[in-house]
Amino acid sequence: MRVLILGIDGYIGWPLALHLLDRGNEVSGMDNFYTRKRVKEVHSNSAIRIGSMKNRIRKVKEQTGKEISFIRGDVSDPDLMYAAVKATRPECVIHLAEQRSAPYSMIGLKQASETLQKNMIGTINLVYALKDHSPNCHLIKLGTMGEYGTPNIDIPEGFFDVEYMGRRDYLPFPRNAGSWYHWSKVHDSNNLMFANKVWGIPVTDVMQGVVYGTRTDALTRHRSSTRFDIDEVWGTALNRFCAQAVAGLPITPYGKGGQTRGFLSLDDSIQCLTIAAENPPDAGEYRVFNQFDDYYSVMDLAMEVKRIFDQKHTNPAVIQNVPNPRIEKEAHYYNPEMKKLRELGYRPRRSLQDGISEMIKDLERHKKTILSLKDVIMPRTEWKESRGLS
Ligand code: USQ
Repeated sequence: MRVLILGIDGYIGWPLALHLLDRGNEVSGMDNFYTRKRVKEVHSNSAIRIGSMKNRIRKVKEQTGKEISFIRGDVSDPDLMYAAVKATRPECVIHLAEQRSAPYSMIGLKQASETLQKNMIGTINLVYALKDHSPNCHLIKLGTMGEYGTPNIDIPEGFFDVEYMGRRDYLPFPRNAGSWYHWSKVHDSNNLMFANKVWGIPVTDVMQGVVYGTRTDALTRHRSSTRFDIDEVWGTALNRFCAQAVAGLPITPYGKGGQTRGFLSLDDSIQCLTIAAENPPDAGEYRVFNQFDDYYSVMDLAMEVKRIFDQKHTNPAVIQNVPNPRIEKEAHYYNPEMKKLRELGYRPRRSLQDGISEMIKDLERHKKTILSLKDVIMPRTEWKESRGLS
């Protein structure tokens, strides 16, 4: 299959490219190195060093003889998006090229506006380019479980049966996001549903949970690494907790720590995206997959990291419930459905415990870098204090 990965330089994009290449696909990628640049803007860096795209691709060529074709560019540039689709003629596009940080989108108006614009415009550019040049191409779009928020009822996969005033319908489940970033994904989902309705573009809209981990089978095979962010803006909960334990810094569940989210390992994320690519929707279908392995509260995860860390270290990890910088429920009902990927064969490959042990082990080698980032680890991006015209 000819696959185009938008956001190939990212945490998920790079190991996904290696995995799809190893499965015999023709892989192209596009990236504007946005994450590398924006992470530096908050005085941070990937805790695990990664090579330049040029070197990454050269190494793959040396190892396998196979070429990943790469286009440097921004998906929010319509001419470039059209050129990329025309040049690569994809049968499947996996769109990961969005601003992915909730805290970044809450820093202030500039970041909020950039997140909303770039994410929505990139997706609409892609949809038009596909309609005009590759209308049967399967679009896999990375959305987020955070689109649903934390309702006090079960969360279905995208749609649900509803009865109101004596009439019934099958409708999109209400979205109720918790940051400008998460809302940008909701807007994308709405736009994709509409594009599918009018032009029949086959879409898999993936509602993915929080991804964790340092390893995937493909990264190991290729002796390669992917980025790993741990700062308060770009790092995500479990990855941060492992890095904090390794560096002897407090593990930071926010507020009461009862916030519950779906989580999955990086390896499982790649397995799920591959399953989606290899099992496309019917012609003209828009489908939604909820994508996670299991759900946990952040407090439970903090305790699990401490338990596993303490087994092998004499200096015990410390958990510190810090004031919550976000506006979110800290204790709530959470019961999302996750059936469709399992029906297509998804079986989690890494347990949470193995994932945590591996991360701790891998991050020990990067302790110096983690410590050099210690000033950007404690939360300071406050939802309430988001800056306006300053
Ligand atoms: N949290 C802590 N302590 C920390 C960091 C986070 O308690 O040190 C809490 C947050 O308050 C939140 C939860 O952990 O309740 C998840 O936060 P996160 O930063 O791990 O993840 P989030 O901001 O939701 O976003 C991440 C990715 C995003 C993806 C999303 C999936 O950055 O791209 O879409 O996870 S989901 O969370 O299911 O929406």
